[in-house]
Amino acid sequence: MAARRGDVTVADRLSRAARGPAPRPGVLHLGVGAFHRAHQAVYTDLAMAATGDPRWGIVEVAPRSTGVVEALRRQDGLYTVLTRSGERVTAQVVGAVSEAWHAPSHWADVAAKFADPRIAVVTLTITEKGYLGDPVTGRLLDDDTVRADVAAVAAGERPRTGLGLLVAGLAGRAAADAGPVTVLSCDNLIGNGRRLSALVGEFAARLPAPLARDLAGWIAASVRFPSAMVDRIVPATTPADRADALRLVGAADDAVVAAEPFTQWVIEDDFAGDRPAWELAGAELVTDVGPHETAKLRVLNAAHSMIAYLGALAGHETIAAAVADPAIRTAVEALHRDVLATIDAPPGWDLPAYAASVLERFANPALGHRCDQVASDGSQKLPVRVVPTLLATSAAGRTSAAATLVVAAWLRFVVAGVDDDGRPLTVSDPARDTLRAVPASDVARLLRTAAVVPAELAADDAWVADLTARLDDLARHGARATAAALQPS
Ligand code: CS2
Repeated sequence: MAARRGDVTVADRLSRAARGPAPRPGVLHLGVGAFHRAHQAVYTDLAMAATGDPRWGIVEVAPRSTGVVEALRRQDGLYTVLTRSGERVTAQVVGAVSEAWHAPSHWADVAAKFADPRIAVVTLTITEKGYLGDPVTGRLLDDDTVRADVAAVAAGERPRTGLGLLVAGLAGRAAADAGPVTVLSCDNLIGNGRRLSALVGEFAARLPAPLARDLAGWIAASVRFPSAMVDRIVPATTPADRADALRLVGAADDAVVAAEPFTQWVIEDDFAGDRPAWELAGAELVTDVGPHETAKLRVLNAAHSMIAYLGALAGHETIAAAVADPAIRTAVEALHRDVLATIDAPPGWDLPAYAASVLERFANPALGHRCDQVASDGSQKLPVRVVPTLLATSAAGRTSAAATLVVAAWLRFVVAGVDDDGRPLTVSDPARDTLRAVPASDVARLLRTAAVVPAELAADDAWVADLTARLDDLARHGARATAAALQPS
């Protein structure tokens, strides 16, 4: 990998010549996004440093995008993580990446990595929609994308999706008899390991019979799918981040990421073989990660989504600005009351303190986390973040006006696509176009179209009436007034 970028020579700190050799490949990661680079890669780097065990270099595989892969190749796999808090910014160079590949251009190389016995762990950050599951039922979709990928894997050709690449890679590993492997989901899904295992199983079952049978048998014997709760706020990289990396590291870094100081990783201790000593870098290995996932998704991510939709509608650009708005904070506190009444604390956690700490983290002004970034893909996110609170409160014979407001604000954001002053919003959601084809006043049909809530809830007339009333409030009075009017349930 060359250490030159245009006519700028990458400084020693981003060159292996000065830092010693890259670690040996031991982990393969699918989805080279900013979150992964500021989270799992940092834990892996620290774990290797703590043990002096260089076997856990990460083979980065990008299912689609090329930019970061090219940057990592130019920079010998090295890049900077900036940690931002208030006025303070610090830089750390991460050396855990041993290789980086763009799957569409180098599928044969990527397939060979899956079949390399040195790879003991495959990690994934492919975002909620990358799992190709129905957001409500979790079942594998049956659409053109899935059918094309099943056909590609059956024919021994290159699949296009993250899930397809994983199944093809596992099939290649089984054929090469390359040994057991752990597949570790690092996305914000409920029971992410179990869900991924089920989706891989459904995908494999759609392959032609002998391959399907052999693969299912090998997976049952050789692959584990632990669940994990991951947490660190990592906004999209900005030009200011690149300027800070240049200033602090002395190198032009096209793979830099900026993150908050807080970081957390709770992993179900269920591995098929060896793994990096992530616990030495602060990760917790536990028997059951369910309560941690539930708390994080319903307290942190649900509030994040609420702030993002109400904030964007109210004209706030960032999460920090939106959470500083007293009207929006009232709504988030109401949501937290409903959530805390319906979940169990993970062992050793103080849930009210956790909820308060999450709001403090959101208020970090240095992050510049954009509302429209967190607002993206709500049709995939709400079913795991917000809908469980609607169902839990209704099972307890109550309703959650706050959780209902999040669904209303999401619908308003996606369907109207303008803020309360009529300014256009950046709306990125796989359901956007189908939702916009439905008359905005037909709430029941909007719900059937996006299927973010289970059919029973969509058929609950009282709840649909509440949702419709909140949508009317948002349209007539705006997000701030509607949020401020939210009474604790
Ligand atoms: C955010 C998450 O973009 C989003 O939807 O809610 O990415 C959030 O920042 C992380 O889950 C924090 O760990």
